[in-house]
Amino acid sequence: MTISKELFKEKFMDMLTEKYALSVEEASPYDLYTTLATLIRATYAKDWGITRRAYNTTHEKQVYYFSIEFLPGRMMKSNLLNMGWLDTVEASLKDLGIDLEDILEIEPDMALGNGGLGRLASCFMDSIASEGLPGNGNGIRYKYGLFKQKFIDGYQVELPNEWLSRGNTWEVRRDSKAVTVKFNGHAYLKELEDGSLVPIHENPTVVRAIPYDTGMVGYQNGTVNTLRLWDAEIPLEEEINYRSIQQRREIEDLTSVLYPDDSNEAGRRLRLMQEYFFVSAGTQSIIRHFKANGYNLNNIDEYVAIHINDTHPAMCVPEFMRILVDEEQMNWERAWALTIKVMSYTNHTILAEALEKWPVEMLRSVQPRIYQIIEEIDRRFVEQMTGTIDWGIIERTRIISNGIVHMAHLAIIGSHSTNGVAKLHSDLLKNVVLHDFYRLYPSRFNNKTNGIAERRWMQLANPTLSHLLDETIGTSWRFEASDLYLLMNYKDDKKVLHALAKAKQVNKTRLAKFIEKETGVIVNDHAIFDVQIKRLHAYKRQLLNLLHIIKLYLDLKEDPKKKIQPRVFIFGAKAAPSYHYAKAIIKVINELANLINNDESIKDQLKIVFLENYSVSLAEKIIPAADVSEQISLASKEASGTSNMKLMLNGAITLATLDGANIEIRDAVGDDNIVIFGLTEAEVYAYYEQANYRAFEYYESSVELRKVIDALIDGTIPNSSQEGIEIYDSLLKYNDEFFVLRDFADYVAAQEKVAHLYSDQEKWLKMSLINIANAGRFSADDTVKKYAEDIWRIKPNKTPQQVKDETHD
Ligand code: Z57
Repeated sequence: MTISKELFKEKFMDMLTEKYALSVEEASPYDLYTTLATLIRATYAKDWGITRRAYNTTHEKQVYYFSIEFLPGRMMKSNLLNMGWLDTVEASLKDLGIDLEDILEIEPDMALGNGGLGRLASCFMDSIASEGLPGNGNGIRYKYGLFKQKFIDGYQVELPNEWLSRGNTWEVRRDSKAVTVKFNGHAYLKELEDGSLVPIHENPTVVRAIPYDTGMVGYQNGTVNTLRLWDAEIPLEEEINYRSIQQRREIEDLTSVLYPDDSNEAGRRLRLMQEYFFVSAGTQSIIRHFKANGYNLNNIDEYVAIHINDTHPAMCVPEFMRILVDEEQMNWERAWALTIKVMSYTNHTILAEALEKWPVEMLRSVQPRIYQIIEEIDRRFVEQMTGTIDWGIIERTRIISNGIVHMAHLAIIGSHSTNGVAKLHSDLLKNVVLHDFYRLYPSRFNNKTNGIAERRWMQLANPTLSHLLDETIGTSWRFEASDLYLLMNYKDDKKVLHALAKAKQVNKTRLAKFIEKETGVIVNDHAIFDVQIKRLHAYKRQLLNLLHIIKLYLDLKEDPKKKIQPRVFIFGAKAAPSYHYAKAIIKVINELANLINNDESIKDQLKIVFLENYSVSLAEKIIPAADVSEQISLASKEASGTSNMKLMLNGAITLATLDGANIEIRDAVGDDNIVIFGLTEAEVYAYYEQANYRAFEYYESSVELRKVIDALIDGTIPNSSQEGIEIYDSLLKYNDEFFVLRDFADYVAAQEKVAHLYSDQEKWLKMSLINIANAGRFSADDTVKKYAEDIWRIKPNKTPQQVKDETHD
């Protein structure tokens, strides 16, 4: 799909006329954006159709990735890159007096996710298409994306994110593919004259699910897969049954907002309805499609894999059973065997509060037939296990107990594969969190360490470094991320190291300008850019970072002549709107920033920048400019982390605990090229077992630490006394759940090591280079290949030769 400049300009100007009857000079940036988007979509549309038809005719097995969140961010630049159009379009627009960057900024982020989980799903969509794998996404088309964050007086304020208000060029509404989903009502088994039982679902609320499809363009390989997101409407023929505003409102609400909690379940009925809505719509459409194409449902497992991304889509298991048993009259045993072969499940957290549990009464009332099927799955599970194993294990692993439905249990029992997202996390699942299940089904457990779409996080986000890589190691890394390793040949090459420094400086200066524009704060662009970007959560310990900054500040105030390695601490983080404690931390960071940034005596040595509204597009601006990557969660709590991989790829040095994928980053770069500190997961568990952590002892025994903690409540930081007290109490009164005080001294020492390393630029640059060179192993391309081989059992649809033939004719 290459194009010449001349042809592109002609098509672009034709499209501008066709859409708006405007010339380039007359058009607004928004007009230019929609024109270009329309042209892009029209161009890949042909491959989109070819891809779909190819899947249908070759009868290759396809995967359906069910996720309640997708977080693609902006799509224009990624589509241009993947089509092979980016450079030509940039140059052509320049000829026309248009800066592509200005147009790209018009696009609202598609933010139908909270954080790591949703972004992972979107990295996987990119990689599945780029590997030519037959794969589809299935989710919800939320009318409002994740809230827009503003700071007012240092407090987080949430504003609605109306991402669809000016339309969405990428999506295609497919009315003809609508299905109906049933909620509420009453379910029972009716006995027929011959004694057989048929399930009846009486008085259901019927909702029409309409799919909106978006093309997922593969990287220069002619593959365009589909992300299918569902919207809810009142079915025409049911209008009569929706008499009250309230009833209509309930349907509207179904796809209205994304729940803004990350790793924490609210237990709300509407959320459960959202889960069943996209699960049922997606599962029905899959089965309908395969039936329509003449497949035999008796070996549907040879054609379909369904992936359950965290437990939110776990009702895929009973829904698949419902369709096979109730609608297709298949016998239970046959249907159950197929279900297990089709389903696979990824666990993304071990935090207890994030493991989904629904009250029996709620689930029964939302979907009574699904509840009956879950009951039957549970009954058979207990029956099958009884006598083969300890009763205790059965009690702990069954799906329904004490009036609660355990969704992770349903996902594990109803699938052939359960995986964690980093080595440590998968080991903890096997040995601790899901140990009982591991004893029942050892062969179902496996690890798939997360990965990132390196195209977006290097080629799109960091063109400066990308060009340096091209000049140094050639361009093969753009197709094969492991080729980044070629850079290792230059780890002692002064010229390359110097060029690396220059590239980083360009990115830092650019970010410094952006920071000034957004916040008014002028930062020293030669200072260390120390970055922590992720959801705000106690376990991620933004508080530890904050305490260290307070320490630096107190040191400078005590000894104004003291010289430190200048730093800019950069934060990006949203707190769940109901997460009071996380919001208190945001407030204190903002107030400390105010204090420090306006203190004449501190000058250029220290600055704090908390950028508003952290998002995929903001991450693309921050990550290329980062020197230090803060990955400081309490060991065992961060399942994997993925910003750690993105920052490493862009040459930042990781400052980390031995948690999640940090451990694999250390293994990749070696101890000399990462800064590790803090408790290990084994030490954390030892504290739990012995119940002997005493936060107060650290406060008592360290003058240093005491001064820092006291600064939270003694008026040092203005306008935040209430929040200061809350944080102080969390540490000393409530015994510091995430061992912040225990790790403080070690963290300070690690930060001193970072400053020291940075002062030797040559050494630092070499470390940076080694990080970039070894980041290839975290490519999501490889991760999805492993899912494809080990779990989904799907193959690329086209051979590389076929792709070549198609793209060069
Ligand atoms: C979420 O973003 C993650 C886990 C969850 O259970 C939910 Br709910 C949301 C994150 C983990 O916290 C990260 O450690 C991990 O890298 C990411 O999922 C992708 O696996």
